[in-house]
Amino acid sequence: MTNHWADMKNTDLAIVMGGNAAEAHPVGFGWVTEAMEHNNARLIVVDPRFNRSAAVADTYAPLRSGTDIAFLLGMIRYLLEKKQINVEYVKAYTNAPFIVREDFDFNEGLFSGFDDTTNTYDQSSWFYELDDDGYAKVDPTMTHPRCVLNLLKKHVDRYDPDTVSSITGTPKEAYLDVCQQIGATHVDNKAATFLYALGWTQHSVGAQNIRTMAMIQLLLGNMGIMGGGVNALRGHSNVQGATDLALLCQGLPGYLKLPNDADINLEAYLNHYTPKALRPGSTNYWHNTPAFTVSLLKSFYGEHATAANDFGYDWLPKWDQQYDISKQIDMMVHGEVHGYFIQGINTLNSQPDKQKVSKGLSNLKFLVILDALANETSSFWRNAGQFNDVDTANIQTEVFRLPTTCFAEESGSIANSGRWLQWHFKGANPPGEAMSDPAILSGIMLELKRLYREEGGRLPEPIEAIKWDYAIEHEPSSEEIAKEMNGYDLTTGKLLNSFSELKADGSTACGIWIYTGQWTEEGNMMARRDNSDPSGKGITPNWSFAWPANRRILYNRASCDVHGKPRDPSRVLLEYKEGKWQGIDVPDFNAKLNAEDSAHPFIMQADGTGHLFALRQLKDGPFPEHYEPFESPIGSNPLHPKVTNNPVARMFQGLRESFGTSEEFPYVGTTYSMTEHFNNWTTHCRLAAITQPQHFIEIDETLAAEKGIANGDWVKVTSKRSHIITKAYVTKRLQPMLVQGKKVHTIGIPRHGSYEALTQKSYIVNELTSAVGDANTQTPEYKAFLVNIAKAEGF
Ligand SMILES: Nc1nc2c(c(=O)[nH]1)N[C@H]1C(S)=C(S)[C@@H](COP(=O)(O)OP(=O)(O)OC[C@H]3O[C@@H](n4cnc5c(=O)[nH]c(N)nc54)[C@H](O)[C@@H]3O)O[C@H]1N2
Ligand SMILES: Nc1nc2c(c(=O)[nH]1)N[C@H]1C(S)=C(S)[C@@H](COP(=O)(O)OP(=O)(O)OC[C@H]3O[C@@H](n4cnc5c(=O)[nH]c(N)nc54)[C@H](O)[C@@H]3O)O[C@H]1N2
Ligand SMILES: [Mo]
Repeated sequence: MTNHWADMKNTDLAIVMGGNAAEAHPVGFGWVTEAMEHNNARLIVVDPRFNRSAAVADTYAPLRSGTDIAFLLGMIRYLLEKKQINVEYVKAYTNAPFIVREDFDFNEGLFSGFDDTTNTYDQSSWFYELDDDGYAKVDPTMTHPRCVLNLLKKHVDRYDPDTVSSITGTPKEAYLDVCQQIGATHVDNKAATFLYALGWTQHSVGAQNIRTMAMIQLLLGNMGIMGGGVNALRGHSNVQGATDLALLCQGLPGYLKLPNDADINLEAYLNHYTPKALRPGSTNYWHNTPAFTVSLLKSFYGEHATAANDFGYDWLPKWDQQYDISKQIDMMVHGEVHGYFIQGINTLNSQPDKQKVSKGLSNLKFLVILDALANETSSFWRNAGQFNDVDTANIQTEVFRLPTTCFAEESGSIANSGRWLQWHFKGANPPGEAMSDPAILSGIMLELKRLYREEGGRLPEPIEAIKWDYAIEHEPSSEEIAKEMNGYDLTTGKLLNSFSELKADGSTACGIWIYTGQWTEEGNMMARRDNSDPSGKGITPNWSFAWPANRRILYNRASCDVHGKPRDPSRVLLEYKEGKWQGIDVPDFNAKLNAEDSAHPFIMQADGTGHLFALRQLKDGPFPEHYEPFESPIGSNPLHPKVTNNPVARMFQGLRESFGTSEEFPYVGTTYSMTEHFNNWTTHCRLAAITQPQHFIEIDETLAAEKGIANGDWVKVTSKRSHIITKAYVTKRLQPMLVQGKKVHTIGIPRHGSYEALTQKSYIVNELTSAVGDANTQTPEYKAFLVNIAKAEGF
């Protein structure tokens, strides 16, 4: 989130789109209802289903799953046409006036630079025209035909209301009503906030879904202000923390990049990833990449990291291709992986295309599972009849189950969606033989060290060089790790206060630069529990610690105009008064600068602006574009028939052949959560299992009548990959939509199917899904695929 949960009470308009906050984030959603009750705010929900968020919304608009970009690009067209943009903001704080290179182009669904032999883009033309000093050229009048604003106008021109309505299935009146309400927040004294999660991410265009919304927020001037922002509602309680700490296969902690095999030494790496300022005076905060990187290496390798050995840079793994989970499974299927560790994830249940996952796991020599529970993954080899029809005798994999503790059995911090690092304390001792994850991993690491020492072996250095100075070698404490992440001044041995103190010369160590300040010489800032809120605006500076730098609202410089005057007197975060900056939040800029010199609010961008045109930052284009889901109920793209799907989506060999067509599988399948269960974890919890014991799917009344399916009947839902048999819930909450003149039905599929738990045994819903994924994040397209449905025999 750019903002935070409590801040939502300040909004005038909340839009839940690409998520179902009332259901999946019921506690945080309380801040939305707070805004509705006390701030006269309205709530809009745009979703294929009339879900629990829609049930309390002022406005609900249905849309076909996988078509949000058409909806939102159409909205941009509307905002530009109706002059509902915040012109001053757009001119000063976005790259709308920047001039794009002459060789940039968009044609028939493809951006310039596409190579159809590799299905990748050469992104060089997706950039600004530069002047002789290497700075971007800008046209403050925004009349240049190649300035971003005019290119954007041209790009969205195709998305007129009729086209949008016929792609999305949203009735035109409902669509225009949503545009009108959102457009009304373009003035300085109105704020809109977007809340989203998987309804946007789990698509082959996931990152671009979110980008389109972010562009709208920039055009409206809704970024950097109270009650505004781009707000990702995170999944597992600490998934924000997992992302911060480099959950993805190409990251290092603090959103640094993991080197690839072309970054041959530290200098090459730093040259590659340290951007040069693209406008005079812009902060370009990533210019600190060398200090962040060297401090990270010092944290990893301690005294073994020296200037002479590039601070141990060579010991970092270098990637040659993307090793996301779907890729790992694919490699297992092809016999390219022998041993595999699964920690805290129920892979067989939650990853796409269960049949393929099962095949992959069966090909391993050994599988180590670190989990608090025995689940479908740890017994993937067991024949469970129709639910897991495998031939155990032919599975060679040796499985080691290592029982772990869970969060309540250890102390530590959890980063919430609003970037607050909140410390919690151990509540109980672990049962039986359970050990904490760090203890298990330390044990394995120490054993590897011993084996290298005693027996030798290939490439011992990365293991030998690891700094390991915990009080109890085989059980590092959360407190020690938290301080290590915060970072030390190695010349004094003191904890650092701020990442501005980090150095590139090896004199500081820091495990994740964005967390610096979480545990200083003053103590554990994450454990602070003073909830006083002097301004009444939800800024509680002494409650926990918000990264970065205890800042509560990112890009807060944009809450003021260029001259440092708050754009909305009722939402003052900061202001430039009497020759200095003052206010209630930690400035997201160098507060020693005066108003005009600091007017580059988007400090992580090399030009200091919010990007309507994304330079070379996303794999699938500098502007978003509507592409159909890979399994599409209309089978082609009405905008450009030659390019139906995202041309650079995550693809695997043989995957294209595994897509179903709308002739065979006419209905859109989409999977989602319910409040009563948390993924498949709580299906092991007796009370949760009692609350929601039986898996089911949702089907609209028209389709149910056509198929002769009554409420409570058993049905078989089939995709090109496999099938599930479950109960039907016939509901008014789903309605057919009119898409390109064709009636499209959606089958709603809760994701909580388990057969190794306390609920009624049911199929795993990922029998149905496909591993095709987003071009940037590789997230699978769980929200839009094709299925068929028929009445079935029960069990
Ligand atoms: N009680 C409970 N809470 C949870 C979870 C849980 O299982 N149970 N899971 C947690 C996890 S790990 C996560 S990641 C989050 C997920 O949080 P959410 O993303 O809010 O949850 P979902 O139910 O997966 O999907 C949300 C909505 O997206 C809609 N949708 C589907 N396709 C589209 C589309 O193309 N466009 C739009 N606009 N909407 C679409 C679905 O109909 C659904 O209403 O929740 C977390 N919270
Ligand atoms: N079809 C479909 N598939 C989906 C989704 C969807 O919407 N539709 N959503 C996707 C999303 S967003 C997510 S997050 C995934 C979730 O997928 P999973 O992460 O596989 O789901 P969970 O059921 O939350 O499983 C978490 C596991 O961690 C274990 N665990 C709990 N605490 C600890 C601990 O401290 N240490 C260790 N080692 N283990 C622990 C639990 O016992 C449990 O087995 O599913 C994804 N799959
Ligand atoms: Mo998630």
